[in-house]
Amino acid sequence: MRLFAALVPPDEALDEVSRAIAPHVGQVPGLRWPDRATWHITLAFFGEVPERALPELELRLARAVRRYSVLDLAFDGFGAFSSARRARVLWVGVTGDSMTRLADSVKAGARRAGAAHADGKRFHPHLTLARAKTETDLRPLIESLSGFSGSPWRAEHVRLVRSHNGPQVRYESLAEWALAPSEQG
Ligand code: 2AM
Repeated sequence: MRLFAALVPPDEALDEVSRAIAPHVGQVPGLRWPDRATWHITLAFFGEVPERALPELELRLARAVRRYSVLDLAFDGFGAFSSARRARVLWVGVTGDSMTRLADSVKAGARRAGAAHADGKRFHPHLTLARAKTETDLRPLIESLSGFSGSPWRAEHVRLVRSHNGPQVRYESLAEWALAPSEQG
């Protein structure tokens, strides 16, 4: 089964992103915009994981997540992979508390459970909003989205998600763990 760990932002934060992109959805040829219900911030991608590894994976992830506090985050700025000029993915960036240590711990836990996936890519927190099958010049779109800066929100949970590939990708939430309460309250 294809699995990943994700943060799922609150509706109000997603509403702001939704409003910002609304005038542009469907306006760029070749750019496909997944349904908002599928939006998430990937913390760690595990790839194909054997079903028998799932109990151990859940145990390790639960242990990793509870060692970290809730994260104060905000959406900030739009960008593209691999670049605005040659884009395959349009995303909105995430700023605030660093997610890297949590992501590293989650990946380390997964490795111990036999669910490793080494992609060698630097962790770049983002929420994917649209994808193109071929490299597309998104500079005009990103330019017209500039100046966006979302309200702060708090990530309180980490979710383990199964991705069902098909004509339409479907995500199934398998488990969810709470981050520790904030030290500041
Ligand atoms: P993306 O949002 O940048 O496309 C489910 O497929 C999630 O896992 C997506 O959010 C996707 O990131 C991420 N993902 C898919 N394949 C990946 C890979 N090979 N390496 C890292 N992340 C991946």
